[in-house]
Amino acid sequence: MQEKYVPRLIEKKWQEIWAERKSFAMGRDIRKPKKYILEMWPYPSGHLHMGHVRNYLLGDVLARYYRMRGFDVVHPMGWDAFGLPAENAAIKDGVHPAIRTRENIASIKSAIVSLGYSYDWALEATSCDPDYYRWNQWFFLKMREMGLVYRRFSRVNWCGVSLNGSTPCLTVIANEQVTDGVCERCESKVVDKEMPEWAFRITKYSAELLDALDGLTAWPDRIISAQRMWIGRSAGAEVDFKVEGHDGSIRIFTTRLDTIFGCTYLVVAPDERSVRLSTSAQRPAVQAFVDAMAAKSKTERTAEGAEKNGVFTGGYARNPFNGRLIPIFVANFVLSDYGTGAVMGVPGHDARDHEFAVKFGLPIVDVIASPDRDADEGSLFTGEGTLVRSGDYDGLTSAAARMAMTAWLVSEGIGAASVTWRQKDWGFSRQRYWGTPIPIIYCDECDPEKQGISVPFEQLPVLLPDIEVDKVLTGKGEPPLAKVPAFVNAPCPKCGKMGRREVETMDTFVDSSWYFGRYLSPGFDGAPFEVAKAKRYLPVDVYVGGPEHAVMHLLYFRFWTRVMKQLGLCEIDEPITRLVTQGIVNGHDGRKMSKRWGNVVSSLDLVERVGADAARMYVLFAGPPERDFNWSDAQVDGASRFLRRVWALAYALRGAGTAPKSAVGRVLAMQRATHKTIQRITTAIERLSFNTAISAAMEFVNTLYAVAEPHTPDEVAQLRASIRTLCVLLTPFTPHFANEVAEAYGEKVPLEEHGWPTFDPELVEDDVIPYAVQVMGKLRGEVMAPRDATEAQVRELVMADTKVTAVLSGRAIRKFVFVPKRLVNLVVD
Ligand code: ANZ
Ligand code: ZN
Repeated sequence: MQEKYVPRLIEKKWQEIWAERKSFAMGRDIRKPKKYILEMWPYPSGHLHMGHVRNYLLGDVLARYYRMRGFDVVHPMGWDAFGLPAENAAIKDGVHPAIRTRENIASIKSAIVSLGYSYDWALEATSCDPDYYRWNQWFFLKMREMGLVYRRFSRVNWCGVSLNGSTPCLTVIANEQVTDGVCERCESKVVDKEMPEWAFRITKYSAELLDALDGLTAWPDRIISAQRMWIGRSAGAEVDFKVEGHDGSIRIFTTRLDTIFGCTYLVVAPDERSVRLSTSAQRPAVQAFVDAMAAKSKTERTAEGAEKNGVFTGGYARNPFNGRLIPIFVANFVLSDYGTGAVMGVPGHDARDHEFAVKFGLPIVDVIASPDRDADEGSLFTGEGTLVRSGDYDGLTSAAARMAMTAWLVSEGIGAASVTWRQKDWGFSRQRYWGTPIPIIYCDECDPEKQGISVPFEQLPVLLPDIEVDKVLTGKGEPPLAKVPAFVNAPCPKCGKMGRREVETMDTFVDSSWYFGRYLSPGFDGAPFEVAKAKRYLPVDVYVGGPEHAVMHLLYFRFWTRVMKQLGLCEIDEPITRLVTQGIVNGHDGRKMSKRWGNVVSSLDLVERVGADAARMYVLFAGPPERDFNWSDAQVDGASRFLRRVWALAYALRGAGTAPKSAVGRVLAMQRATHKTIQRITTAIERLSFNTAISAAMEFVNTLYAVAEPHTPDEVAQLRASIRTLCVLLTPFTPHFANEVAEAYGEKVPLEEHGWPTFDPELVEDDVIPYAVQVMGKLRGEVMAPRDATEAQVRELVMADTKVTAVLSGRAIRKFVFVPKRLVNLVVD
């Protein structure tokens, strides 16, 4: 080792040694138990963001730790390489998305390598490779056979209207990507658009996905509750309200059937039906309202705080329970694709209904009494209670009333108990270029209904065609692939006549739904992955990523795993055992790191300045994984200083050394500190408390410095042994540093191949132990005694304790009961 710690000189060296020795390879020893440590794969945007650095570090510490604990660890990395940013950039500057993506992957990869992550690069997978996306197409075809893929017309969020000069994505986007009617990504206006799309029938699994949440005991609570909300099971009832002067009726869905005597109007969603229901006098107003609503996105229209708005249709319906005739409205807050698309208005007991009734001067009737409600007539009470003004049902509790009322509905044949789910099927077709082509051909002859004919399996992959960027990626008009005749024109798989290929591509969430399987055998060409590998390595033991993926990705992941099981690819239902969601790395100013704020810290600059190990140490030390933290250059320097301090000590004492001959005095104290540190760091890592693991290491170094000038050969020997152990313990955190120092202390192989140290339980016990002091069986005080103190020594300490002597007040001791390491009891006259 050099006298001076120069990270640049050692980091490359160890990275090369690891690569050479394949230190991180999956299956180095398959007799060992497995651990699969996974971090969410990145979209290769070109540079490694600090959020990524932290994300991968959290996984890396575990991967390195478990390897040293004797596990066969899988720790892969790959690229979520399809997607909009590369395509949008191409529209701007004409660089082909494939070229840009390759460049970005190369630069992000070198940044990753420079930080010393322990990835098995032989497992690398890239979603824009035909070798990868052909399996998306394979899944599509299999799932179509299973009835899990279908084509539907639906109202979608269309990012398509420029706002303040924005460039719209011109594609369908998910609800979650819309904030206040604006696209999260490009800040363009999002509108509702009716169009055909491909969808996965994920709702077939809603109940299963919900029930299985109970088994995910190592997932963060907030992710579980976000998924529960998202799936949104609502148990209630459906009720038919006969429309006056029509044969038909309107079926509503309610979770509060007990409030039906308080229903004073009906509301339907703004769509075709509402126009049909309207009287000729009201029709123009209703039509105008429906049109106005169509120009807004669903999220904007139904946002919690949005003003309730509506129009009277002119029609009336009859409440089947009390025969009351009530007006029918159309309103913005009713969704056409939830429940039955119609709601009974109960303004006494529902906040939205209340607001609406006040606005339109509709009657408000209270039908639920409760000791804790405000008795004002016309007030709002949303809780449960006892029924009043509800005919035969008066006096029943809300719950009992719902049962009795549902039974009556069934007996009359005008309703039933019903469960509604918030979760929708997953619409996955996108009108963009840079994605997986959907393997479908349309043929006028064989497929006049335009259902789409599946491309036969043996014709996969349907390759994404190369394009002339400036002609195809214009950001205008039809989907890009429609402008590539060589792609579009393809023979019909059934009749051989010229047909047309599907020009939409798949949502990139398809790519990320099964990549954890592909990593296990990325070159395999017989199936998405080798079944035997999946059997050995799945499920993923620990998955680390951002909490922003709480619902979509993590739900699709779980859905896809169930499908893979049905296809015989794996034997698990749930892909992830333990989920870790990490906090955000903010800039030094507390704002999210962003070019806009000029507070971005570049990982390349950082490694250049302080080295990978100090960078790793700082990021891990800055706070518990799930917590946000603000960047601090001063603390980066602190980490760097710590490493230099350890280096200096290690350099001064360097040498292989032998074991100390006897362990007494300072040697014993050092041994104790060493074993205590092993214990503390081990338990901290198991609890993912990496910051406390690092502080344990720091305290340990202080202890060693306290004896830095050793006197006896045994002390020197012990110091060397302690430093060597410290290196082993630091390997998951500062691997290059630890290896370089350990080498100078006689380690022959990289520490990655070293076992994790164990501690001697005897040595981690505290040096002083509290003894409870009782007098006549009553607790009177406590004394601290050395661990190995004799009865006589403890007695001496007790007799010197003023609290105890005060209680004794001179009385003679008849008996001294001594329970080693626990308590003493004094029996007095
Ligand atoms: C009457 C009522 C009275 C309601 C009351 C609630 C409280 P969750 O729990 O989210 O499932 N609803 C039903 N279909 C709707 C739609 N398509 N668009 C908007 N709102 C709809 O909510 C179920 C409740 O949401 C239903 O119960 C209905 O209002 C409303 F004191 O019926 B309720
Ligand atoms: Zn045909």
